[in-house]
Amino acid sequence: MTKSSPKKKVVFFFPAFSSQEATAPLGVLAVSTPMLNAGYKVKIIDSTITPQFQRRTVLELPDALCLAISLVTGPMIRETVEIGREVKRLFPQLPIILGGWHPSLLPDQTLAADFVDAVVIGQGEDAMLEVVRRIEARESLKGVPGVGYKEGGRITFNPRRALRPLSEMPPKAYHLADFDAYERVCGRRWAMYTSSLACPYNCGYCTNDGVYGRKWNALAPEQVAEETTDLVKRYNLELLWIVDDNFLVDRERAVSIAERLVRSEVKFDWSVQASTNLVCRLTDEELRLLRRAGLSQVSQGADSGSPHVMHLMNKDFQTLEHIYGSAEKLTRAGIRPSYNLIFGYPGETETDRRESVSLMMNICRRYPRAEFWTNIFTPYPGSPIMERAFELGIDVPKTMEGWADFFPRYTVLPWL
Ligand code: B12
Ligand code: SF4
Repeated sequence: MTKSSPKKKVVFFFPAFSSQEATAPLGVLAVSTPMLNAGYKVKIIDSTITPQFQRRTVLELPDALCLAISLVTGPMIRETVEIGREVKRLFPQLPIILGGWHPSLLPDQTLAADFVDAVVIGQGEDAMLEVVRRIEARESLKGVPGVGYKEGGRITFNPRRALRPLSEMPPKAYHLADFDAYERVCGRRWAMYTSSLACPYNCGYCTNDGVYGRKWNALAPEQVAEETTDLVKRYNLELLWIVDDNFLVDRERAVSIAERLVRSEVKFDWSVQASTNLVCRLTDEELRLLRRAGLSQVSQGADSGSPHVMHLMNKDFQTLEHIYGSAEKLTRAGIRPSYNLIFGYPGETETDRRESVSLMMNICRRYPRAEFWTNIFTPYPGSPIMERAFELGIDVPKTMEGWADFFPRYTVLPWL
């Protein structure tokens, strides 16, 4: 590399997540902005929309500073390992950096994989920019907060990076996304958006603490209304999925967002994730306002129909009345209630399981538009229940590759 032609390109690979819900990877768009602002070029190769993605990735690399991959635990690991190994074989000197949920929750094991040079733990915006600057300057990653790295075969972890509130983060680089290509794959033109981070609760199976902590923080209503309407107009979107852990923590903020969206007269559907107790806190009038603003669905973790299991899950903030109440209130307002149910949580009995089935049947009979997503419990590293799952004899993969099959439908639970 000569001084007159510096390498300023960063290539991101986003492995397929085996789902029809194709849209731009928001984590990658978030991490890209600071690099673009600092003058780096960013190329994203999303395997879901890129034919011959492996070849296309390799073709981008000769003039790149590094290859960065974003992944969650599960099948995304398969393509991560395939691409990672092939790239290491072809470009042994090119650093490969992994970030996102899996590397954040299992950093030691991820960094131990032969093709991985560095991992970023938690929020990636500031960390990745620093990593790229160091790579460009051919400097060590020593001392970069939130980063683990290999040097001369030795693994070192720098101290963690403090969480930054969402309001301090730059806007995400949506312009890098090819929404036409995503629409061709999934038949819908939609995007994800983040209006708040973290959740104040601490459900036993939830991993969110490991990346975002438990201090809820959010964007102001005016920013949310402005950015969402702008996105919808700019990319001609029909739906926004607001991927916040718990959108309704601040009731006044939610109402104010809705008022502003109604005033904006930009029409689009949007959906949120929220806990049933916080849905019930809203009045019928507030929910009707949210509906008028386009809110079409609220996804909620009902998780069990048994108060005993809810207690085991550390979900005492939710009662059965909240689950039935949220179905009633959302239906009255014209918003679809959607629920997750978990079967097979440690300590769940046959009777508890029947209570969950009854809950689902009762709600679906009374509220035909309600939907349920059922899951067999999967203990994820970083969740509070993981310790208990170990005591009960769960066998977890010992290598990064092993986690590719650790998907809800493959799990063997010794207590079932
Ligand atoms: C959207 C989403 C999906 C979508 C993805 C669509 C898409 N096109 O991306 C769909 C519906 C497909 C999905 C599916 C699943 N998901 Co999901 N999903 C989410 C959700 C709600 C939002 C993710 C997101 O984009 N956030 C916004 C961005 C900005 O934040 P971020 O991803 O955290 O990115 C930041 C950092 O992580 C980091 N970062 C991310 N990538 C990279 C890369 C580099 C190089 C660097 C340096 C940094 C970095 O920097 C970013 C900015 O700070 C999260 C929960 C959440 N609150 O985040 C769960 C979540 C990621 N999903 C999860 C799970 C378990 C699943 C499923 C297994 C669910 C299931 N039962 O089937 C499947 C698995 C999919 C698969 N096959 O692998 C878990 C992952 C846990 C884990 N250990 O990995 C999460 C955390 C939910 C949870 N708490 O349980 N999911
Ligand atoms: S309510 Fe949802 S996001 Fe909050 S701790 Fe429970 S599972 Fe996690």
